[in-house]
Amino acid sequence: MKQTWRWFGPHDTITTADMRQCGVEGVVSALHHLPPGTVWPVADIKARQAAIAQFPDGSPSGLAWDVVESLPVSEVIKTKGPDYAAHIAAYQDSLRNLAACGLSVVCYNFMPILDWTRTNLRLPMDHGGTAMAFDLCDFAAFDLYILQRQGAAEDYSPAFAAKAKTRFDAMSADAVRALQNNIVAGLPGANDNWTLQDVKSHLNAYADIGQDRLYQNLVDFLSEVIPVATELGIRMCCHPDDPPFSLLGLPRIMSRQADYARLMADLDVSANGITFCTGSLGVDPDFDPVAFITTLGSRIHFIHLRNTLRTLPDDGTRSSFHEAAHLEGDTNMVKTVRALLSEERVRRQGGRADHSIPMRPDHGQDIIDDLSKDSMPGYPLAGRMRGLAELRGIMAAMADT
Ligand code: DNO
Repeated sequence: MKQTWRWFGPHDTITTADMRQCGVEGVVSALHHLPPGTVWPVADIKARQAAIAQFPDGSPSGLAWDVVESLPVSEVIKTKGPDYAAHIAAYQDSLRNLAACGLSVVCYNFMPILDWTRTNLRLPMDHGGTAMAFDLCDFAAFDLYILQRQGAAEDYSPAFAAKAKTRFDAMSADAVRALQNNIVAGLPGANDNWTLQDVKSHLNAYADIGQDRLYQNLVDFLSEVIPVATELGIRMCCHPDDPPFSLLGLPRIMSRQADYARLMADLDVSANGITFCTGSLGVDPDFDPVAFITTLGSRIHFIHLRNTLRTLPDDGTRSSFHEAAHLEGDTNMVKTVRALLSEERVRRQGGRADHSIPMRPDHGQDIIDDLSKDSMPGYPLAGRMRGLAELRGIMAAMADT
């Protein structure tokens, strides 16, 4: 696997020199300053490539931009709203421009309104560091008593709603504000930064969109985009829902292996591929990483190695969780890496040019210097470096056996 690192661009507090010192071999980035639905101009893409290719002092970094994460799919496309055709055309043009600059792996997701969702960005861990967490009771408190979403009561049992009310009543005004911001304001890499009001009005657009319709919208989007990607030699890869269950009454369609199996079969070409994120998929107790890789591995174009630990409370279908250290959560990372290396071996034997799959150590706990650096939620230097080092150790040991 090619060991990559997510970099948010020149404003990221982590530098290309830091990345090299962590042993990073390639970079994952996106043009976050361009709103979803607009074309990514060649000049902006080249500027990002140039920034990646140099150290802060201007000397060559030896790094290149390997993976686009993400080329965002606008809400207009997800809901088939007005301007749909213009947004599709912009997406296709962005792909053309990316290909013209030599980029060939493009990640995206099809999560309605909210990208990845956490309720606490700094949950204390017993080692003294912190981790991001999703607490279902806090989320219910937000949904029922802060957002006051219409129909929210149907989403929770009366007993769970009562527990959420007690939780909400005990929150200070600061705690309410923090919870609201964590959920709606957008975590690093999310497409959009919403206000509470924005979320409310966007929810209306989904009033008639259930699971089937959202899936059809995804297929329609890909029917426009995958032929262009195929022609350009671009491998698209869909990121799973994070967390892998419905929130705010919204449909979720890419949460488990069966969802990917269906999508891969419905558009059975290699440009229609997978971002294999063990952190997102791993919140589902039925997730079996080895079965996933054995079945669908040939379509995995990008890998996020990350671990989560399911915690309480849960409501029978949805659980709380926090980000665990990379080798310590519910997903067996040794078995996962072994299966991925075996997929790579099959590709090498079959002469596939894409036999080295880009992976990144996704998220990290805040540890050591991260704690005093106010680092970006989920994307600290030391926590991710620890994760990469541990994963690299597994890869090195297995490559030798
Ligand atoms: C969170 C990330 C997400 C991801 C997008 C992919 O850390 O995994 O922001 O980049 O959902 O499109």
